[in-house]
Amino acid sequence: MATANRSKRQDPSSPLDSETLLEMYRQMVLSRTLDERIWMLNRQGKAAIVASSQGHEAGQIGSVYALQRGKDQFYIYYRDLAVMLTLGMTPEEILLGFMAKAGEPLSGARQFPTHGAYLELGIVNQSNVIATHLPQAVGAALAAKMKGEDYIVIVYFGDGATSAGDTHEALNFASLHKLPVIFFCENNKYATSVPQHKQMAVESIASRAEGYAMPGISIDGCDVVAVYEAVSEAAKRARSGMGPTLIEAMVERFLPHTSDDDDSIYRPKGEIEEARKRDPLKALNLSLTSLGILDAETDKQYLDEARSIVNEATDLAEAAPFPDTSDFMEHVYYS
Ligand SMILES: Cc1ncc(C[n+]2csc(CCOP(=O)(O)OP(=O)(O)O)c2C)c(N)n1
Ligand SMILES: [Mg+2]
Repeated sequence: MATANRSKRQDPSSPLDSETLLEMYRQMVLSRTLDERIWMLNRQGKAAIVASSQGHEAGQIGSVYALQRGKDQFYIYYRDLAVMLTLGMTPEEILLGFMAKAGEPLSGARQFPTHGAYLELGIVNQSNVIATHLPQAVGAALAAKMKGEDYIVIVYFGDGATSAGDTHEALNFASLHKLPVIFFCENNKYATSVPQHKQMAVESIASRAEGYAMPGISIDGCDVVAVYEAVSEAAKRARSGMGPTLIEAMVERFLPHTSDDDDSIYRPKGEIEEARKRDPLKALNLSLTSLGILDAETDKQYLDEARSIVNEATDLAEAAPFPDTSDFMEHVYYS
């Protein structure tokens, strides 16, 4: 593992030191490598379904770095691979889920991949039903306020989720009661095959915050530092009792909605090539290289390291047994 050279040049305008920026980059390399592997495993028939996080990583990593790991609560959704990794889930644990193998910590591999809870890491149970976790996140923020506990809550969701009624209820209630919650929308401009302009009449999701009397901000979700700054500010507000913030992080979706989708049917030709110009991994690479924080040798070291971690995790997950049918009914409610 490479350690950052503290003497390297630092961007004076960045709130993050060069060591932290390198750490974020390294995390992004690992997340991208793992995501690519999961997609490959799907194509080999070994992972049933994947919703790729490629193009969303800066939003996910920048937001986690702005919060207190081990204390704050994270209500994630199915596209949040980089959040899970940054919070401390290992590639092996994640692959056990995608390959539905025993030992998977979120749900014992009984659920849709990435679904379940990992309370030690602050990951709270998510549902595949869009937006249902927003009122739950607000409930957790209400509990923090009522019990006088000092954690705050962040809830991640897509642009499509903002069209669901649950989102309205969550934003309204959170603002009315000044709850310590951050609404973090990963706007990739598509809800499956439906582009944003066919989902809603407003151009900016952040503009909706006005209707709830809370701050709303639209940021470049491919810029890890911009995300870090916006979430840090929202966290400060939440921790000081000033209430929620709605952050719209403009991200890109490089791959189809899921591995079951064919985006060539509905995405205009050339759109993905255009989107790839905003690749958050390349953007961070370029900015750290131009600042003299990252050199080619360290970059290669990170990529080699990520490949070897992911290879080892793949071998372990492939070798793991499927869950035993005898405990099929455990942790299931029935009457
Ligand atoms: C209540 C509900 N309606 C529809 C679906 C089917 N569905 C699954 S993902 C999805 C699109 C969500 O898009 P968005 O919120 O923008 O997230 P993204 O996948 O783009 O990250 C839909 C409609 C669902 N899971 N739940
Ligand atoms: Mg979307």
